[in-house]
Parts: sequence; structure tokens; C-alpha cells
Amino acid sequence: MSSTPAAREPDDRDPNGNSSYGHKPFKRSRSHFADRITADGRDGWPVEAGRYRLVVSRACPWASRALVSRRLLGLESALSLAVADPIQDDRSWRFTLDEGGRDPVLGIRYLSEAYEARERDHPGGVSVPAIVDVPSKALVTNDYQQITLDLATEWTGLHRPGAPDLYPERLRDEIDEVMEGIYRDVNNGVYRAGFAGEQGEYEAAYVDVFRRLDLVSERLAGQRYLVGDTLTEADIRLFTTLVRFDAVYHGHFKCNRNKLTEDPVLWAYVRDLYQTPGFGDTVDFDHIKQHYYRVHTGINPTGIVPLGPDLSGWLTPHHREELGGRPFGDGTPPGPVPPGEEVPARGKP
Ligand SMILES: N[C@@H](CCC(=O)N[C@@H](CS)C(=O)NCC(=O)O)C(=O)O
Repeated sequence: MSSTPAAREPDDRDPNGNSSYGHKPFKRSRSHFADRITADGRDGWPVEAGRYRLVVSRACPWASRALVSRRLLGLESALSLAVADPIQDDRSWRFTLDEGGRDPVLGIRYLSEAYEARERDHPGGVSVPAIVDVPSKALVTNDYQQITLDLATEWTGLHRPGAPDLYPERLRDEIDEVMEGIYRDVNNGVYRAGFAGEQGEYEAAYVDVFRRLDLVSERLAGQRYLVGDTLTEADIRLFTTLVRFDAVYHGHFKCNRNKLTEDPVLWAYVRDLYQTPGFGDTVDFDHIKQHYYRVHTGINPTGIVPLGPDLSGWLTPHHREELGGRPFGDGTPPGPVPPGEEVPARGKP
């Protein structure tokens, strides 16, 4: 098995991903815990079925990448899932959706307990996605840029039969290049706009967001997926921002030149992905809206959560199959969502 080089790390990352008010530009710093779970276990964390627990919030775009990858690759039984309450309190992500307010596998009430088990008084915030070692209940990694690449390339021994190759070796340079621009201007660009502390900073981010979306829209006008003719990591990373666009980035983050539904190419593209097993079945629009509008009180002081947008369009025909493309390459779509992991009706169109 070939080993994956560490992902190129953007230089502007922040452990919290959230708050940067005032006049300091929004910055993301590097992940603090960047150990990797690999086939050869070189960081001390070998890939092993049942050993690790993926902790996510369905609200979070970075965590949602891992949710989609895990489904597409069929890793649900090998890597169990904990879903945090979309509303953090002053101790951050908590398991109040679970009975007794405790994660049933780790037995903890707060994700911070796993961070503390790994490193007492660790600097930096508590963020999702996080992968926790079940036997020691200690955090292994919160490196959201690397987690999905490792699921695709290091966890292959546990992939389902028919799993797609989400990071094919021959396309890696192109995938990395496309993802770099999308990360800077779109994935992180919407945050730079939303958390801007001054007018110029906001305007620069807004311009970056829509310039990149225009480029991506042009690229996707004639091809079904971002790179090659199958789904790749690049599509996953674009999807998790696009699926949130009209619900939170357009209003709450002021990325409002147009709604996604007003760009016929991107709207059809994101619907195509949403309707592909493994993508839409991980998305909870209720968690997304509750988190952004209630947690970011600096930009939405009333905490009022909007009722819209109307979600009924998400299931309408997209006609993208007319562009060709083979979503899963020589593989097959994933099976149904495992029992207990279904998104509740109020989070779906
Ligand atoms: N902080 C992560 C990126 C992921 C991230 O920013 N996640 C957000 C949620 S979307 C988070 O957990 N923020 C901490 C908080 O809100 O308390 C990293 O830099 O590695």
C-alpha cells in the first residue's frame, strides 16, 4: 500500500475555527494534534477495526467531510460515530443528544475530556472532527485536513467492497491544486467574510468567495465532477461548504451576491451530490442552522434562527448525469445509513 504524504497545510488555520472578532483578521492556526492513524501504525496508531471513535458535529463543514468519506468508503462499522450537540456551552462540544448526556462508548460528557486525557491543559480549543482512541479515551487527531485523506488511503484494508478511490494517485496533484483554491477562497473564505472585524476585510473575502465560485461554476459547466470523471476528495470538500451556503453563509456570513440556487450549474452540482448516497444522508440542516445562528452571538446577538430557506428543491432532478461521469468509478454506491445514524426528519428536506 502506498503511503500518503501529509496534506499541504494552509498557513491560516485556527484551533477554534470560530471566533475572531474585533480588528484582527480571521486566522486559522494549525491543528494541535496531528498524529496520523496509518496502516503501518508509524505514529503509534495503527488502523484497526473498532478501536477508534469519530466525533463530529453535523453542523461543522470540516467534520462533515469525514462523515461523507466514512459513508462512501463503508467504514461505519470499523470507525464508530459520536454526534455532538450542535450548540456548544462554555466547555465546548458536549454529548447532550445521548442518553444521560454521555457518549455511550467513551462514557464522557464533553469532548474536552478526550483532549484532556491526551494532554492535560492542552493549548488551543476543542474542535471537531476528532478521532478518539476508545481503549484510552484519549484524542488521537483533530487534523481535519489529514483525517479524510487517511480514511481514503490508509484505511483501505477496512473499506467496503466497491468503495471508490477518493484520492487516486494519478490525480493527486490536480486534486491538491483544486482543493487549495477552494479551501482558501471558499471553505475558509466564507469564514473570513463572516468573522471579518472590519469592512475591508469582509469585502476582500466576499470578492474571493464569489470569484472562486464563478471559476468553479465554469469548470463544472462541462464536467460532472471537479477532477476526472468520478467523485474525489475535492468534491467532498466543495460539497460541505456549498450545502451550507444558502442556509447560513448567504445571510449569517453575508456572502450574499447571490444564493446558490441562483447559479444553475452549482445548484445542479450540489443537488447531484446531495442525492448521491453518502452525501445528503449525512446532512442535518437543522443542526447547521441551530449551530451557526445560536452559537455565533457576536454576529447574531438575538440568537434567532431563521425558518428558511425552503429546502424542497434539494430533491428535484439535477440532470447532471447527462454530462457522463461515473460517480463511483469501477465501484458501487454505499448501502443504507446504519440504524441509529439516520438524520432526523426535521434536518431534511
Ligand atoms: N479547529 C480545526 C478545524 C475544525 C473546526 O474549526 N471546527 C469547528 C467547528 S466547525 C470547531 O470545532 N470549533 C471549536 C468550537 O467552536 O468551539 C483545526 O484547525 O484543526
